[in-house]
Amino acid sequence: TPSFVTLGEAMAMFVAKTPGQLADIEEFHRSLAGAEVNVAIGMARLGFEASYISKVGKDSFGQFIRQAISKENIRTDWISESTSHPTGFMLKSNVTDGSDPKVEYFRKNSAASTLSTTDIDENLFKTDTHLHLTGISIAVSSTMREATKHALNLAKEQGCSVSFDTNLRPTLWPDQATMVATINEFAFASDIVLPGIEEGKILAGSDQPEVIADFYLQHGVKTVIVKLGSKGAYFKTSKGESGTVAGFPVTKVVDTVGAGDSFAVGVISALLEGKTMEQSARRGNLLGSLTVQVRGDSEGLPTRAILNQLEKES
Ligand code: CKP
Ligand code: MG
Repeated sequence: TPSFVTLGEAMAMFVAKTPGQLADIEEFHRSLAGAEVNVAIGMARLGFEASYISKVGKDSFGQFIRQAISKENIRTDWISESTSHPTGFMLKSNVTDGSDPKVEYFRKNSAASTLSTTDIDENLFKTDTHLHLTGISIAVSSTMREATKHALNLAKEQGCSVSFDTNLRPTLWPDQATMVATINEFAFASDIVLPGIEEGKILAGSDQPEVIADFYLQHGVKTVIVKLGSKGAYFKTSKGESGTVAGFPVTKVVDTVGAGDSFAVGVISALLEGKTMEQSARRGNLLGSLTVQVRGDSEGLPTRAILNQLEKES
């Protein structure tokens, strides 16, 4: 089976135990966050050899992240430690109406923000490897952006496939124009691009999934899948395949954060297994629907046995 590599910032995440303004919350549940690590967790649970390139501080959050990752059978060899910068963390509100929770970051000058090109081991990029990147790592700091670029170049030189989740985080960028230009530059250099419909509006200037897809296809991307939330996903490829796959019914949306990452796990794992576009988009939707039903970002991601069971039933 192909191996999987990703790069990003993992954080400790404190999820409010009760609804209300974050300023008023006294009790939080500690869990793990970080879009790329969420995807690595999902891939590892499905049996892919997953490697995660990151940096943590010499502190308890750093220790927690390392432990959480090794528990998931993700290789921690490429997680370095900063002795001068702390591990980042974030807060997430508790919503009861299915709306997007509020998040607040404490990650400026974090240990991960000091990750740089020298932290990228070129031996990680072998032919049978898939690299997954997101718009978050390239927003965190200029050194992390350069490291991401380096990983992307190495992957392309070695003929690895590359996926890119646009993941817009406006609060991490100096301004919208820089965000759009930088994210699109990385997206254009990737094989598979996974924007949400709202992100597509900002990045491609249209609310039509097909126009968003064409925008990336015209710039050399091979596969675009636009996430439509509860409505499922629209895909289009450079070979001319296209279609819309309906979302999975969800009884109660608990917390939408992490759904995009779970969608990425579904799509990437299925494509690496040689499934069709339609099957891959379906698996993306299935995994996204599991994640919106739990409060954590990665707790809903299935093991291979559970996925097999769910795919048989659906
Ligand atoms: O787009 P998603 O809701 O799937 O992404 C969620 C993750 O990395 C979450 O874990 C959070 O820590 C973050 O995105 C972020 O940095 O915002
Ligand atoms: Mg996302």
